Amino acid sequence: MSMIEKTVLVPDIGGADGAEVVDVLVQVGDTVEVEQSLLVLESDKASMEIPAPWAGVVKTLLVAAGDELSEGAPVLVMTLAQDSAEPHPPAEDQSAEEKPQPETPAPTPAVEASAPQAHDVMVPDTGGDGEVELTEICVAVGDSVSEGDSLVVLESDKASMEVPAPVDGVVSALQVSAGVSVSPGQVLMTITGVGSDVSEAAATVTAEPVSSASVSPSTPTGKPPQSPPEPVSRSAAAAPAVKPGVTAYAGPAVRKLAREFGIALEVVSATGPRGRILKEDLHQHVRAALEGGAATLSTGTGIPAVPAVDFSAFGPVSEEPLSRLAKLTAANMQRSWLNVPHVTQFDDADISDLETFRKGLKAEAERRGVKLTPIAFVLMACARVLRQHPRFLSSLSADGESLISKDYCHIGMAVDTPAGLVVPVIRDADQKTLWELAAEVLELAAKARDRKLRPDDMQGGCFTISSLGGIGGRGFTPIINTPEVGILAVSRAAVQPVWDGEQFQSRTMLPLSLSYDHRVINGGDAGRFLTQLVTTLGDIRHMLL
Ligand code: CAO
Repeated sequence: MSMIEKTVLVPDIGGADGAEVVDVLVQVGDTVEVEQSLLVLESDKASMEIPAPWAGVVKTLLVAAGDELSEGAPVLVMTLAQDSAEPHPPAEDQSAEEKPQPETPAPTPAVEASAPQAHDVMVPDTGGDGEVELTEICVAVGDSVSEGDSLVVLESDKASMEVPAPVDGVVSALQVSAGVSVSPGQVLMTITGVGSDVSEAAATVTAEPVSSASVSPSTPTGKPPQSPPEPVSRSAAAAPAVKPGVTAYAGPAVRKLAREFGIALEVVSATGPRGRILKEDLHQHVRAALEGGAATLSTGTGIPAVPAVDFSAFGPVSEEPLSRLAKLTAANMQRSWLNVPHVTQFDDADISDLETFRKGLKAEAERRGVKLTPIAFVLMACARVLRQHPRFLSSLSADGESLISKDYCHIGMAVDTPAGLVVPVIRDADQKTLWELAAEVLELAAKARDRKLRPDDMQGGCFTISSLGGIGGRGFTPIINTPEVGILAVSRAAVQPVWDGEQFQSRTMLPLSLSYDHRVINGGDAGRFLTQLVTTLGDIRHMLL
């Protein structure tokens, strides 16, 4: 049986701008099965396991914990029998996938087989209908680039995006300059590479590093091409802070974070590959600024820091680093808590009739393979009430000057997982049936716990529901998932005596609490919203109206 080598690449991770390797689950020499988890990646929004696309043996590990990876980055090389090298049929959330390769008899250094080729890099479809601004050019003529390296940064009014190099090669011509407006399809630059199949072939057929000696395209500038950059780990990647003649080099997520901190990227020291500023560099910059008296931070809360305490002075202690997800959740919570004036409104919904109805559907739910808990009803009622009170679907613009109304009703649902708190989003919740909502709650909660959520599963929410009903408690004050303006907390229903005007009745009461952003929602809005929700849950026929 002939053996071949194939490289597992980071799959589509939903547009995350770099995800950190938090755990490598295999070692060199390990035999792995198809779909066996190889490593765990954590992005800003989720942690994801990357499964093996084929069965085989791990030959070389190309990453280590702490590395930051983007889609398409090589992860490890596997040795596998040729007949098992067919790409695994895409499972749900297929990952680490490579494009089907033509039959290749033996590992051959693909570079030697390809002739130099010029590739025009064009403005991709940016999702909008007009021009976008080219805010940054990250390369200069003569630079060597690897497939996936950022070439330019485009910014529309909705998002900023990087255009990656489609192939390994050398930038041979630049057709644009920073600051101009460009349209989809417009040529940005030309890369002289060694054939569009190079990186794929090199990555999928052989684990041999691409030899710079075998890459010999001459560039129009006459400048000898530089060696393709080696894969760089963060620790080995120190580079000058700012490239001469080029403004700071950073991805959209880092730019966003810098904007939120009010930091000018130009003053941040970069440690990423090719002088790229990483999130860690911003963190380091903020730490240094705080230690140095916050002199270089343009924003500051002025809140005194909690003093450090030597806990070991009082008894035995142990210390373990927080996961990235835990740190991000903490930062999001603190940001919301400090920026948004929260008010929380409380009420109880009488769900006695709803519960009778829900329990009556038990057999039907089992037949459909769905678990029907109160949360599906709360989601459905909430979606209806949100549509009747659209201010709860709005967000303040980043500068606080306007209110953005959303004509869609995507509801986030907080899910408690061993890795931390995540909030997957149920899209168009107002258009789904009870069964569809119940099934989606189950599916998203399972994906969250199995670390299978992708960043885009967690984007676009307008309002959040956080239910501790399955766990317990009589009420809590949830923190708004900014830039949303409201969040509903659901606590544990309990049978209580309720006065009906003549006597006490035994009713099942569901405690609800609604936190809202008092910059956008006033008390009257919130009172009407929650009263309407309580009425709807008390008599679900209101959902028909
Ligand atoms: N009152 C009484 N019982 C409730 C209830 C409520 N409000 N909500 C759920 N239950 C019951 C369910 O019916 C189920 O009972 P059975 O097992 O007898 O059928 C049981 O509690 C467990 O429910 P569940 O929690 O598994 O399912 P769910 O659909 O209610 O919730 C999910 C799904 C994903 C929201 C939940 O699993 C979860 O992760 N909750 C935590 C969210 C969280 O962490 N919030 C805090 C964020 S802010 O720090």
